[in-house]
Amino acid sequence: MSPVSDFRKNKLKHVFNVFFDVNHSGNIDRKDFELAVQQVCNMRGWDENSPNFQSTKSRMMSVWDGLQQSADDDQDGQVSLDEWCSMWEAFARNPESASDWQNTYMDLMFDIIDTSGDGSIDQNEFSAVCDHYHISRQESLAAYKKFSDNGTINVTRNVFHTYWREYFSSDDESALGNFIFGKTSFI
Ligand SMILES: [Ca+2]
Ligand SMILES: [Ca+2]
Repeated sequence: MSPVSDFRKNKLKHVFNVFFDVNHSGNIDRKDFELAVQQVCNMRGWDENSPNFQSTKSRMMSVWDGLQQSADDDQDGQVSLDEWCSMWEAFARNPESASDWQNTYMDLMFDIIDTSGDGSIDQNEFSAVCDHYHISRQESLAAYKKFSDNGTINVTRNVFHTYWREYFSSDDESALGNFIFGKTSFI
């Protein structure tokens, strides 16, 4: 099996650093997910008693449980960047069969971005979430322009699923899915 390309490795690092290692400790663990629940719910204005808070929390924590089970090879309670890359390398061999936690994460991410709940991700929704992850508006708007093909593609949940799989598996530098985490260059 060929090793993961630098291009794909840079994509994996971006998601690891920006979206998963929320407290910038250098590893992903349960604390990152607890923080992510707080941050996402603050962003959406959901307090701890709201049903949305509870469902976000239970979905986030099930993503962590699934991620830990599939990636934490040395079972130290943390997913290192190497463990993260190996896990996605296994995924890339068969990207059509995402596991339960990966599907949960895909859907959760879509629901977080689709603030209006109309079943499609627009430019402002996308860059608002990227802002929150400290990605510049210029970069996120450029990324949106790419994956929506200048706004001509309606980014529905199904389209998002296809892009998501591409992001984690494709070595094609022109694949539209490369841009759904708000970054336009992986060199
Ligand atoms: Ca961390
Ligand atoms: Ca580990």
